[in-house]
Amino acid sequence: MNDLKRFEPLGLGHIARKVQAGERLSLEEGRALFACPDPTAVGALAHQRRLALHGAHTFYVVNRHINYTNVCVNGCAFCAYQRAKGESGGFELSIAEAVERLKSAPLPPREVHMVGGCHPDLRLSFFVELLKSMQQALPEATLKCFTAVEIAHFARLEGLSTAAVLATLKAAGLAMLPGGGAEIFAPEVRRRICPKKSTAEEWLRIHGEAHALGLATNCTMLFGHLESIEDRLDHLDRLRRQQDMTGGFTCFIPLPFQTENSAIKVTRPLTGIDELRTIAISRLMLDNIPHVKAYWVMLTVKQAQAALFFGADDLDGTVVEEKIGHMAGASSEQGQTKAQLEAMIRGLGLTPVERDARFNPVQGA
Ligand code: V47
Ligand code: SF4
Repeated sequence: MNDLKRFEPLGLGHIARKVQAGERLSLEEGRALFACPDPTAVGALAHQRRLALHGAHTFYVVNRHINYTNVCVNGCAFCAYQRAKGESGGFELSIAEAVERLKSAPLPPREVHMVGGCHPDLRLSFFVELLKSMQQALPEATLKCFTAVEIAHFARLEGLSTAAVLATLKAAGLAMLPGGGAEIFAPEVRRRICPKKSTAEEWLRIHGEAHALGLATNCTMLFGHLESIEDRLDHLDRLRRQQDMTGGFTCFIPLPFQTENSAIKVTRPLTGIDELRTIAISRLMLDNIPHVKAYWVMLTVKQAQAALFFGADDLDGTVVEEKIGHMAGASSEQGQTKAQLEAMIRGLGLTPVERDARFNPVQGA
């Protein structure tokens, strides 16, 4: 039960009653939450939703991130990770190297998160072999690989439909798509920060196709660059509408923009409170997406802990090695141990739940 006396003077009484009843918030109500002078009140409403959905349960996964290449034809303005073909610092992993990375993780990963740049020469047959080899090396692991942007790139290289590419990769072991590549859907900003990348419509269509094939997917929003509050709300609304139609999003990951080594110069950098408020409003607006991730890599460990009281219920995982955020200046560690993740959660008085990639609790963990 929330304390209406706290929300009425802030003009949030009506929203508090809707949150209490589990009713959908309108875009206008989302605007009111961004405008509210008390961000902790917004956080309290999001925490109430989080508790109603998951109680004190706080999820984490033993996972391993792998980046197979940083060579990319897209040249997004915000991306510090990419290299052009032939540029120094570019890399491509062989299948043997990728499998070796999986096998050398401190614990066998239950979830493999593998993404890369849009490489001009790597063909679909390479990725089919890569998935098969990884699945053979780790039969228990769920392969969560390739953003919708990479799927669109493979389809263009092969002259195939994106649905056909997804079906081919699924047959080779692909189980989920990660949420990257969504950035911000608003076309004006998208044109400035990632003009060559799939459009919003294409990104959403590919996720719908994945859902129709029985592949669960995640979704993201990159914020704190050139977008407005209205663009953030539009982004959340488009995700919510897609989920109403195809229902396969498992988790939403808000990604605060890391500013180092980027061609984008931000005039008003995000504050910690901006990050927490955006996470809270995401929880409140995305009433049909079960989980919100506090991705410690981009947030830092301490801010991720705070986010668990602002609507988030998941910490991602052990990760082991991360390049995309760290090349853009993320100050977090490369990985966490299972014990560290559990301690982060218990230290807050919350209950750690080890999960698999689809958020099923791991039995006997
Ligand atoms: O799409 C790139 C983002 C994303 C920067 O699905 C940046 O479980 C901040 O999607 N500052 C990839 N973000 C990461 C991602 C992800 C991470 C963890 C879990 C899951 C999941 C997905 O990283 C890209 C882009 O939006 N990114 N550069 C930057 N400078
Ligand atoms: Fe390429 Fe992804 Fe970086 Fe864009 S964000 S340049 S698509 S690696």
